[in-house]
Amino acid sequence: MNRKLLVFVLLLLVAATLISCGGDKAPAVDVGATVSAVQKSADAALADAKSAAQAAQKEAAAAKEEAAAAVAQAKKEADAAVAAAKKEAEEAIAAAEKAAEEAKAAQPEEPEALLTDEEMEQGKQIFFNHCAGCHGVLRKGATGKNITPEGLAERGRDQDFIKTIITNGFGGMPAWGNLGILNADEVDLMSRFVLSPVPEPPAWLFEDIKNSWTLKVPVDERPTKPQGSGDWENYFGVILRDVGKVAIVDGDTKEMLNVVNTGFATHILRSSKDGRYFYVIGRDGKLSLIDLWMEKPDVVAETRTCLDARSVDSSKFEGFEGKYAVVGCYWPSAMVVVDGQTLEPIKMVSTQGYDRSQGDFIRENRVAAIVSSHLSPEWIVNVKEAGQIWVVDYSNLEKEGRPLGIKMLDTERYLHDGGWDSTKRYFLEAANTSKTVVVLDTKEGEYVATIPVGDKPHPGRGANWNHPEYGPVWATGHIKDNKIAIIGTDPEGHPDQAWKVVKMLETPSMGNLFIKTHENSPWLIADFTVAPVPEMNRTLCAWDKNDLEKEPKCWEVEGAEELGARVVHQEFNKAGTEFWVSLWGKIDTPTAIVVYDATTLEEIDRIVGDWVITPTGKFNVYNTANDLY
Ligand code: DHE
Repeated sequence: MNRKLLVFVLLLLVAATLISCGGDKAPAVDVGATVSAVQKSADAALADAKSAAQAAQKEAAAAKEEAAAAVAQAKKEADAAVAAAKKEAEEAIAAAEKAAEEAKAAQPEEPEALLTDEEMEQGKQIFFNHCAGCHGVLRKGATGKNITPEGLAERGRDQDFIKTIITNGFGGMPAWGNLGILNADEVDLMSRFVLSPVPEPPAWLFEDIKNSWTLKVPVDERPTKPQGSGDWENYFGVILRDVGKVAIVDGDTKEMLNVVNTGFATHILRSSKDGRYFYVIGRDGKLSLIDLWMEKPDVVAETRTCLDARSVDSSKFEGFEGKYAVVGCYWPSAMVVVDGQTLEPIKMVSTQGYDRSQGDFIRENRVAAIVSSHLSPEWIVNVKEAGQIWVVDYSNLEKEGRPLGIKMLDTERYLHDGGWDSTKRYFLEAANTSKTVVVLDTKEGEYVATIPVGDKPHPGRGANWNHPEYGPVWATGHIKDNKIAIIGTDPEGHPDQAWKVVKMLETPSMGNLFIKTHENSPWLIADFTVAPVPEMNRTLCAWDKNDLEKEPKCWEVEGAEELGARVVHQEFNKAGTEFWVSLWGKIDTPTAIVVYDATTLEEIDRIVGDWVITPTGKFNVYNTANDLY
């Protein structure tokens, strides 16, 4: 309250007191004294209030000062905290940058390319020609080992080791360097190629197959009966591998009737059921149809079914003879069905899938051998990496939607090649890396047995005969064992021997590729084309089929050494009186097909000519059409 107001209030109080004290009975009052007292007390109160106000003012000033100090302190502290945090952040950023730089410095340099672009293209071609068949286009291994950079590193294989193996061969792998197939520069290039990342293989679609199809001679322009003068059923189709051709040779006169162009590194041929046509498959997937009824047998149709293939067969069941053909592709992994008379593509079925339906997904899941049943409208298609045998029913292909029935049987991995037993009811297929032979009953469409044999069985189509003690048997040789396994195939007549190795023959070497016999020959004949010892590459051995205890007769084929050739693939003529073998030499040197008497084993003829370049497989029309082996 202000001072004037206070004095005024006090005066009012005094006056009020005076008025209230007036009356008859009130004592007399000293007003002056009272006023003075009031004045005094008012002054005192005023002084008190003043001093209280001053104290309060002082207190407020002190509080203000204190607050200002506190604010200043807080600001100081906050500034310090911000500065510290900023410093810390800057340090962290610097440390992170340093760590990133160090990490970058510690990282291995982007691996220097081991090949120029040109060398890479050359490497791809050499790999396709010589290596992909066993190791796979993705190099994950099958008959051969995994040779991806990772697979090689895991096994500690450096470049020097790889060069040694490519030069000298190992196990079933040919000595590419020593055989003169790859020179030292190419060996070096391939050692760098396999240490480089695997290139992505190209695609091939149904559209590409359609575009590649060429019908050279329409069906109605072909002869209606055989035009040649000889016995066309005794013609031989001889593969001239490295020039991509097939020679048609008259089996009676040994005259070469024509040499026709077929696929790259032509691999096998198969006959139509009536024998009139040869279906020829090249490693590049090119399928050629040769008409043997023409005066000069020639190609009447061709189509490129895929980019890498090994097998082909036609439809052989009654009513479907020669109606369809099917090709087994390595890449893209598929089977391709075509018209049997024109090769017009009909259906492409991928075989990519799962390891025996349960394991890893397999992108490179190649089709190995295919055989055509005589007892049902079915093909037996062997899917290598997945270890599956597909029984494929082609009888409904003409219906809406082109239905193709596929029954999948899970068997052994790395199915490769095989053939029929003598009744053509049972099919025996070698799963080479699993060291087994799988048996299928095609009458019932059922799995029968898995028979352990030697290392890397390689039967070709195998050999059938009737043994005096074991009854009907089928045999396979081996690439990595010096053994021939003889298996009983007669569950009804000889149940104790059926689906067992009844006899394991010792051979003088490993490296056998093909064994063959004929009912009119007493001999079982084996080559040793991929033997590690060069003398054995040129050697044939023959066992007496009826007395397996006898030592085999073995001999080096004359002239093979001089020609730098390996001996490969035996084939009997229609009558079974002679068998032919190829001298597989170099691309610039004509060699020969040597003809032996099927009883005496004497050389009786030699088919020569400029055209005999790198002969490999030979297929007699009658024996191939009827699956006689
Ligand atoms: Fe063949 C059959 C795959 C190397 C000559 N060969 C087969 C079959 C397959 C196969 C899947 C069964 C076909 C059928 O019955 O439907 N062959 C392979 C390969 O993957 C492999 C190991 C490596 C490659 O790169 O191709 C291979 N084959 C060879 C050769 O080096 C041979 C000796 C000569 C060539 O062609 O290069 C060769 N293979 C043959 C022959 C047959 C055969 C002659 C058929 C034998 C028969 O009597 O039916």
